[in-house]
Amino acid sequence: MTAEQTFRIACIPADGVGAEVVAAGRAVLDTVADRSAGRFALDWTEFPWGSAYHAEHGVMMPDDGLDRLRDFDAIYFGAVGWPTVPDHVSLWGLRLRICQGFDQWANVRPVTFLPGITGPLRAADDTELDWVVVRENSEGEYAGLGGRNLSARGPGGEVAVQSALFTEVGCERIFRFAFDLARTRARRKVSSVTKSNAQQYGMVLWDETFARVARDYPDVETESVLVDAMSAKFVLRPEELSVVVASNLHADILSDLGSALAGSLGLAASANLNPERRFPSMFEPVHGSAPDIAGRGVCNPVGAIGSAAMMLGHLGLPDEAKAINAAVEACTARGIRTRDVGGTAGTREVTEAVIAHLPG
Ligand code: GGG
Repeated sequence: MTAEQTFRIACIPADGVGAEVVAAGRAVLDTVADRSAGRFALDWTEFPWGSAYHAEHGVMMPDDGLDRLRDFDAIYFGAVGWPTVPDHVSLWGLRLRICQGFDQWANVRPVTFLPGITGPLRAADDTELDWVVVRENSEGEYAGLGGRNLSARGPGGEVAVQSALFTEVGCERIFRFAFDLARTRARRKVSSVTKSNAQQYGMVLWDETFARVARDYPDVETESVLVDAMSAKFVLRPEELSVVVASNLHADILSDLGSALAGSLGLAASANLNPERRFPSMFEPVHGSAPDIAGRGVCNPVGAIGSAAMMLGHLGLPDEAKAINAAVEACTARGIRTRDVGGTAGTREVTEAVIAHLPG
């Protein structure tokens, strides 16, 4: 049967558990496509980039890697990082190269509280929680600005500088994204994370731009919270949160905290979006490559499967995305869970159970 639309997907499993969780997500996506009665098909191309590629070629991806990805409809990514390559080399050589090269400036990281999974917050409080962390994904502390001076102060006196870059354009676009997202949600609220008491240039520009953009969204509740206070708020007053917008580094830390509070880092999905659609967007679980459990068939595929659902939503298939999320919820509610969330199932068992719960 010829499909009404065929999406070309670039797949980069990369390192560690990346291969296992990407295989899980692909199995789910292929099943949804097979059962779509010709509505859509997926045409996959896999790229063997990552730390093993680095061992052979001295780089995480080839020089023309971005050109080879440019014409795909989306990128499905696993995880980056392996003990044989320094972490800053692997991160900058692959994940950040793609995010920044394709101006994927909005990193959307929903914190999903799934039925049957009692993380620290659920154990303490039965309130329905539903957050989205919006990470500024193109600048901030990840601008890559700085340097090291080995001889500045003689032996043992090396100096290193790491600067953060905040632009008004970069701040404004991520705030508008967060406000527009808040308008689609039951609770219309945006919490901006700052540290402007200590960082008197970039974070003050961040705050001022937030206040200016907020004036265009009078129907959306706002607050500006210092990152240290926000960490406490995640734990102590989680019901007050809806959309949390933060700089590259702050959001990276807070989204890990959020998913740990929801039960496990393995549950968290994410989308690195180029909202203008000039370049492909990239979908990946929030977690890293987890070398300690890689290759053992025990890692949690839920974050990768949720990222696959986000990819379908981005490709204009929201019903199919919802069906995947509903199948995941049905599994966790029935106790089919990996060990990081208190279960005994392996990666494959959870994946097969999700597939079994998809509409026929
Ligand atoms: N799938 C996400 C991933 O591989 N993350 C690896 C990592 O170290 N990320 C740090 C960051 O992006 O800030």
